[in-house]
Amino acid sequence: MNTSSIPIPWEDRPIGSHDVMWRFSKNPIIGRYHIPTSNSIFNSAVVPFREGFAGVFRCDNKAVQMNIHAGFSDDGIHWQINEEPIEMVAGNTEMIDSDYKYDPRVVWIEDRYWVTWCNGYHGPTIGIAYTYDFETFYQCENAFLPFNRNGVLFPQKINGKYAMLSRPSDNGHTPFGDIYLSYSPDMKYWGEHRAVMKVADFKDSAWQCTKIGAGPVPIYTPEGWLMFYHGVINTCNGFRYSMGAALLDLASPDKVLYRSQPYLLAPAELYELTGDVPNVVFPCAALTDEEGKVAVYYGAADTVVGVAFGYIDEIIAFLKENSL
Ligand code: BMA
Repeated sequence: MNTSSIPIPWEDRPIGSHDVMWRFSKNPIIGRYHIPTSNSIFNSAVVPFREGFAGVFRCDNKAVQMNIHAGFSDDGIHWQINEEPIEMVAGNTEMIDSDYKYDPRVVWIEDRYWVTWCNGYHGPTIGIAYTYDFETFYQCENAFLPFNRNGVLFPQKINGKYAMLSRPSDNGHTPFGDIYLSYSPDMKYWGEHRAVMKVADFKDSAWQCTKIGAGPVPIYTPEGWLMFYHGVINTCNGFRYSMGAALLDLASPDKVLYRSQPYLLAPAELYELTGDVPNVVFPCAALTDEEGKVAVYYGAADTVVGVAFGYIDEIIAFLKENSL
């Protein structure tokens, strides 16, 4: 599980704030030039690892080639990110072409870490790799045909099978998109595709009326899987990405129990409002601890990485009170 026995990044809710989730006062924690070659570092994933944390980071270089890099941290805030991108070796198949890699997620399942990302294979689809040490990464079969993005694995098998959320898309800046669930017995062959969640009606919740996509690895709670996700509205200035959450049924996660009508976090700070792509909050990872605290890592304006905090029980109570 992603639950950490070492302290996760944390700051108490600011005095006077009534928000369910609040930002780290020292955001952004990773700037665009964090490594010498980077143009931007954003939509990235972190997990507990050994005595600290490890992560897979989306680093676009100054040629704006999109790739993923491994990184390490003692406290989850200060990161050493490898200057060289991850070089994959063949996993459960021969090496697969990859024109680009972006928007990674990382999860511990049973005996190893699994990485999913948007893999450029004749257009975007879901790449899968595993690693034991964040040094050697074994690239496996792509999960799906193009075009697909936002492939997110559950942290444990469900009814004996691996389970993955994804968001079928197009080859461009997709103007639509709903969340689906697929199962696999072996991380190679995927099927039993089920619809999970569609965009909301404009009149009900316009921030999520254009497209939605799963964010961090869903978090196990006794009441259901807590799934943070991004929702998009198409404005006269382009897409605006915000974060919401839903609670999915534990045994059948294609059943949505509650879903946030208001967003939990939307672009408001300068580093979310301005950057290479303005107005983007794009969550890709969450750390939790045994006290029910959660730290969500998100890309801001396709340029930097920020963290937001909350309490899982408060977020679930909020979902119940403000469900679509
Ligand atoms: C999506 C992906 C994300 C990006 C977002 C906003 O389609 O490309 O990587 O953060 O658009 O530009």
